[in-house]
Amino acid sequence: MSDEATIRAALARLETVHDEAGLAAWHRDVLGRRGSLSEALRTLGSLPESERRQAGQRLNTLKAELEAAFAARQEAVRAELLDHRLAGEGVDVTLPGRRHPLGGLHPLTAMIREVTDIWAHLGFQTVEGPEVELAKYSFDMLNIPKDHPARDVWDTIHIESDAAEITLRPHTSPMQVRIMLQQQPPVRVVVPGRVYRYEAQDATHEWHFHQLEGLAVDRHITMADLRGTLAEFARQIFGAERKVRFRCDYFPFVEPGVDMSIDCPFCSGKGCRICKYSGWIEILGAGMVHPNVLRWVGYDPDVYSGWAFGMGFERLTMLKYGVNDIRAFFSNDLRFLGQFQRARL
Ligand code: 2NM
Repeated sequence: MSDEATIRAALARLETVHDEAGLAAWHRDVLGRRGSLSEALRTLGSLPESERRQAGQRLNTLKAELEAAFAARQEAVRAELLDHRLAGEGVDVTLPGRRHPLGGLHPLTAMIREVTDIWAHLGFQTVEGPEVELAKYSFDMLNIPKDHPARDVWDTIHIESDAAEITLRPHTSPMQVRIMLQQQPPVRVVVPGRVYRYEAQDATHEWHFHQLEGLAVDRHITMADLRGTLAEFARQIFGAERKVRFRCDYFPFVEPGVDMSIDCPFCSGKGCRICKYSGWIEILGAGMVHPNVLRWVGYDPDVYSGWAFGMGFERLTMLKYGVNDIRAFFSNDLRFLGQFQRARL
């Protein structure tokens, strides 16, 4: 076979190559150390002097042609392979993206933020305190004497009682005592946080839950401040159309004590199952801080007066969103948690 014919055959064969292995085989057979081109070059020596030079030049030209053809084919094959792979992967860019499960705030956390934000705008600083508390701050300084039923083991979870009486706090008021011990009036604080009670659990009771307590102490603070501020808070959280009602109640750390109800947001006060056909729903307890409490933190009750309130976040959140079982908040059930707005991370 003439060199021409060999080369043309090689070029034709190159066009049938469609993968890397084929490219490598072709390169070995044609341009390799034992390939047909090397073979042809080796025969140069046997040619007569007169032809050798011309034959050599021709072979070199052919070599350059073959190498160019190989490089072009290699590129084409790789492009073909890439096209093929992309087609095989079947990426459909018009499909909707896959949804990643997004975390969100727990409904109680969202409610705590919403409520403390309202209080911030009313001039109240938010502070948090320890969940493991001395009975001195949880009870004694709050005018709850040793024989008061709230100190009974049935209500309070005790940690230790040898040297000092230590409990899981049953309310957040001990932090308010700590604040008053630390600073002079004026005081405007709210304390949100988890509290603990030794209690049988049902749809409306948990052994741990969340409270918000608030405290304002200053000269000339009266029951009118309590009433006006709490009514404003109720309207901000439940809507401007809500009515509020105050009635007498008893808490050892206040005198007088009251509780506040709103007209039932579910039936607008007409009476329904949720408000037990009373038209009212109680949302918090409050009162004028007992003179003993003021005196024991070093405030002169003849100069200063104050009002305080306490409420449960679970109850508030249940009312606001129509949740009927307090245990749902602590069930870790995404079907429940996923129903609340996910914003405000
Ligand atoms: C309530 C009801 C009424 C209250 C009182 C105080 C303090 F520290 F100032 F004495 N903190 N919280 C209070 C008053 C709490 O919860 C139903």
